[in-house]
Amino acid sequence: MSFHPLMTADSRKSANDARNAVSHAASNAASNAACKASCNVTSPLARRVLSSAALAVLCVACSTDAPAADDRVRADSPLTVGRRTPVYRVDVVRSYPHDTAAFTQGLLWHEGEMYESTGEVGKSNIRRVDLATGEVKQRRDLPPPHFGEGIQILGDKLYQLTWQSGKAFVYDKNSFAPLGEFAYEKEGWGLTTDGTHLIMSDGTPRLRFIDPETFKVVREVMVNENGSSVKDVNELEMVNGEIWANKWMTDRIMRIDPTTGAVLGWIDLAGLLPQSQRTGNEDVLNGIAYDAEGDRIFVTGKRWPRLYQITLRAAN
Ligand SMILES: [Ca+2]
Repeated sequence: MSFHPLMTADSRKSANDARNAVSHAASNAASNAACKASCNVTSPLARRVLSSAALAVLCVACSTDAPAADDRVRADSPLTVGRRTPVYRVDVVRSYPHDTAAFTQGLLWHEGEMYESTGEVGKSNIRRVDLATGEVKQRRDLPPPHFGEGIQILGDKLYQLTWQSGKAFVYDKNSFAPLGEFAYEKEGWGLTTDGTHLIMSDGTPRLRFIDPETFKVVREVMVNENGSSVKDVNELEMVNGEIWANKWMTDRIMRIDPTTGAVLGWIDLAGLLPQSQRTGNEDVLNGIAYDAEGDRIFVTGKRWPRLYQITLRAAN
């Protein structure tokens, strides 16, 4: 997502304003007990056996029950975060070079390679990137008037949303040769998949699940925190059965239950890219990719000089 030159953030947010939220799913006492036990695993050996991501998932599930005071978001937070939603901080495993000319709109890992989409009219493209060097190995430009947004690979196709053109473009995932396009209502922001459907955000709390063959909307969920809608849902990534979404213009990622839309937790990435390395020119967090095979989580931002592999600390 980006600023429109004729719209302030506030006016655009109003234009995108929310639909009503769905109710928060009730927690399951039995699973809470099980995950609490997992979250309390403290021995190094046990933690090696249970991957950090697996622990994090387990801990999110139980930490909604009774988070420690340190995990509660301050009442003066600019985010509409409920008191009982856990907040996770991260550790950086490694960082890699990232193209500071890339106005990142989408990021994904697929079969050992990083893919990225960039925005801005006249500068939008899709690209295959060498993780280690940041070098662009393959690229296809999206001509004006389109403003590129999120991307996702499903099957042999790569799908690219546009911000306000009301259409998505479909490419061969290997050659980037165009295969077609489809239309949708409203704006396009982030894109991911559950392996069957494309899942799309549009800046409102709504997530649309789309049939990749017919392009029909199969279902929708409203992202909500304790029943209150959460808007500015931006870049998406499916991580171990959860939808992770960057909240636009913040350094936070929300962890969403794809069935109910409930926000299960927040990941606080404040300070990941130091202020001294920020330009202040819309260089906000934007870009989440998950390597399921290697259990690696990558994040970056628009025009950031670095791309980070991170792990979550358990909320305690
Ligand atoms: Ca992504």
